[in-house]
Amino acid sequence: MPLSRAEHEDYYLGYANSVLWPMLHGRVDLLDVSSGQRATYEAVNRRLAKLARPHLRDTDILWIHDYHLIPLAAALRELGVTNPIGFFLHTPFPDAGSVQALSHSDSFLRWFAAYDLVGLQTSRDVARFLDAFRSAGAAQLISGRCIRWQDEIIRVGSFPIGIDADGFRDMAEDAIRTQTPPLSSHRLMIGVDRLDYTKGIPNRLRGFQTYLRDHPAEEDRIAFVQIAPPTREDVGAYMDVRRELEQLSGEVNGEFSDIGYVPVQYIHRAVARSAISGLLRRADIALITPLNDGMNLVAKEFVAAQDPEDPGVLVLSKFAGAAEQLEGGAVLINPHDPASVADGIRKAARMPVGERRQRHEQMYDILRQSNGDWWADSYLRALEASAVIRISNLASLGQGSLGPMTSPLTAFPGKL
Ligand code: ADQ
Repeated sequence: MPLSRAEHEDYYLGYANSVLWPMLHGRVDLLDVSSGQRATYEAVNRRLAKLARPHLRDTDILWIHDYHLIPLAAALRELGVTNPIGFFLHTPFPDAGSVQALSHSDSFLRWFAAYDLVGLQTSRDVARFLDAFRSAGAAQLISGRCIRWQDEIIRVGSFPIGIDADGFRDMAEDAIRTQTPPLSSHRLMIGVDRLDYTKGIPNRLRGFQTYLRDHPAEEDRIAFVQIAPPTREDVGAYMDVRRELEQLSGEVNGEFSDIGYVPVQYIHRAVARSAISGLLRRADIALITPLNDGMNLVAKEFVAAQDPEDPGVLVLSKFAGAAEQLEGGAVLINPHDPASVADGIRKAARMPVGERRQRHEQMYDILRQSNGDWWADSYLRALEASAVIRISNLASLGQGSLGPMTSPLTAFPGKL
């Protein structure tokens, strides 16, 4: 569905990426709630619903993803769609205060009520989701995953997104066979992100700077490669973070470079996935410091890419969703505190191989158990169960039809 130029500005750059994205990440200081772009956001979702409607069969299950499309289920329900509709939010769910910062916070919450099941990344997100409804008033908690709010029943669950760990490991092994190894003799630390202000890239550079100041000895030197291609460059906050990052990496290199040693290599362009997998495999440390992140798949990809006999160490922000699953194996840090980041780097750089192996094994097991297939299957099963409850409620009220709902998953074509 093509967007007009005005829709691109008001829907995509505007409401989705200058209102919802910062709000969902708790950056209410960046919100522009007065802009009136919400009308376009809803209109685009309605248009998409109209386009999709004629293609829907009775047996279809709809699984809608992410913050660009939150009102899509409500728009489909307006057109009479009774199919099971699920939603998965890839970002964090914010605290109640951030939701209240939207001038239409009740409408925002009501968009979720049209879904049979709202999927979030972590149990912390589920707790915040329920809290947002409680704070909006007139809410009754039915269970830890279900709330009645303004006569709507809303079901929610945490479904941490997974990766194909074995597939990624194979790609990384292939990549190091074909890639030229880096010339640097120093330990390699890596960061891979979209250049986004939520990813805490300046914070990690400040932490690395603190580490270098505290550890001037030559044997403690680490070469840090940060890959951060631009995204959403037409949004002002993204230009600001780019400038800050360029200035900081220049500052760190100015302070600590030596003959044969450049502390920070900052790559501001896209790098192919297989090349990234090889770099992750070669890295001794991954430094992943988001200020707030739904999951952070790079953290999981780094773990998957490692050689189990000599694995690197994951230094991870406690504000990444991945920290909930990986806390036993990763070195968790507070990205707001450069001393905490520096301490995490030091710990990772000095960790003995036995501890590295044990931590890696623990994390790899978790990745395999909760891989991408598990994520899709467990979500869809929970969606089916929620939809059955809604349809039987409708049927007992004399509305809707049980016809299409007999067993939606039997019509579902295997794994996603
Ligand atoms: P993103 O914010 O894009 O995703 P992330 O999970 O880190 O963040 O990355 C998604 C994918 O993009 C990964 O496969 C990663 O390898 C790739 N990627 C990231 N940076 C890259 C780069 N510089 N070059 C090439 N590839 C890169 C959103 C949420 C996250 C959530 C995901 C999935 O913000 O919190 O983990 O969705 O739910």
